Amino acid sequence: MNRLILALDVYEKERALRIARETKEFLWGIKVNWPLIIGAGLRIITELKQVTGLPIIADLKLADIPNTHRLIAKKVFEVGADYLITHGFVGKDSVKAVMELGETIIVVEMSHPGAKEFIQPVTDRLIELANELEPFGVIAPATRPERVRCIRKKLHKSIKILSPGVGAQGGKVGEVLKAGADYIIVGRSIYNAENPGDAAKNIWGEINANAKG
Ligand code: OMP
Repeated sequence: MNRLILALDVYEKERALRIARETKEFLWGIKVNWPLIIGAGLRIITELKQVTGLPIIADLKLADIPNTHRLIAKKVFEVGADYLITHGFVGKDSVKAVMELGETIIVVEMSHPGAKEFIQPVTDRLIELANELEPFGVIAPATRPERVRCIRKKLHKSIKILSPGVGAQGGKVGEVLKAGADYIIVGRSIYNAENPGDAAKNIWGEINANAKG
């Protein structure tokens, strides 16, 4: 099973499409965040899907009222996004508004140091929310594999863990997979590499060497 997700955080449409073509055979999917949407427009999601045939995750980390979530999610799923990332701390109603329109991924803990200030203290409650709503997956930090292990223990087995923070943020593929992550999200270590295809292949190889199934 392929478990690598490319975080395609570049601004330029042509560069994004080139990197996507060069790396696609080593990816499970591509994650599109605000930098690429701001630089290339929302339709980049449609183009990336056409060029790669891979699942596309729209990482907008929504944090708003249910109606605004609905308005945004409608357009994002319309252009072809397969998954949409939302924050969970905004409450069940806001998360449900996204889930009613398409496959959803909930942030339960983030990878940067500042995540310890406000998100980590409520991670257990966010896990409860995920267990109740059963989204496709949750985001958990590759920078803190011990937290991924703890989240995996409490999370329903059917819910996937997608883990960013490998490479540029210091996380290690082997450790986070061992802790229970299902998918590894990597950005800069691939798109800033001299040869993104080779970089993706190397990480893909490392994932396969460490993954159980
Ligand atoms: P690199 O640090 O360049 O590998 O990129 C990581 C990607 O994952 C970026 O698109 C981040 O916005 C995203 N991300 C995190 O780094 N930390 C998180 O806690 C959550 C995300 C995310 O939701 O994808």
